[in-house]
Amino acid sequence: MKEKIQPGEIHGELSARGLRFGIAVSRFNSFITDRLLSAAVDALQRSGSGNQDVDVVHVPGAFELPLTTKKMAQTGKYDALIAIGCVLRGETTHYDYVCTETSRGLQLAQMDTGIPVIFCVLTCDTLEQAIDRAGLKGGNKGFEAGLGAIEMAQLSRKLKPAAASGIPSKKARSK
Ligand code: INI
Repeated sequence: MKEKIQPGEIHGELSARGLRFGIAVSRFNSFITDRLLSAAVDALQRSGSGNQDVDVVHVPGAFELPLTTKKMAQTGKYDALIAIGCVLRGETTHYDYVCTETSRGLQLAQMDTGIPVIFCVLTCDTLEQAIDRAGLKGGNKGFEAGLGAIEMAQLSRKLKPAAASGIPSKKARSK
């Protein structure tokens, strides 16, 4: 019987050294977003980031995160971005509009620019659910976002386009 092939695997190492990160964080529900932010920064610092490697931009609410992350990506300064927000369901449909446009806009920001944007926007029915995910029962989604940003930044470096033509060079194919 033929032996199974061993496909080449590409991983993003969890080392932040030599990488630059941008974080956009919403002030709305800052009781939660402050906690997500410090956990994200903690993850980056524990993985090797220093003061000069991380910028934080504050925005009014989650709805402002897509444009801000897109502008940050367009500066060319960052290997990966993290968008931090917390949307809590209220009595009207406002929640649905903010959630839909924020997630759609953040996906567009990373697809338009090619810079990874980690989605760290909690969308919860209650404050208790948000608290659980910002350092209590559900861990801290900010820390997970920090690790996600490092992995995607590393992967993006490895998956850089070879040439403007889009056709991989012989060298790239033989790697
Ligand atoms: N923004 C949030 O980040 N979270 C919310 O829960 C929220 N609610 O519920 O209204 C919220 N609204 C503000 C919105 O993000 C914009 O900042 C605002 O509409 C101005 O564009």
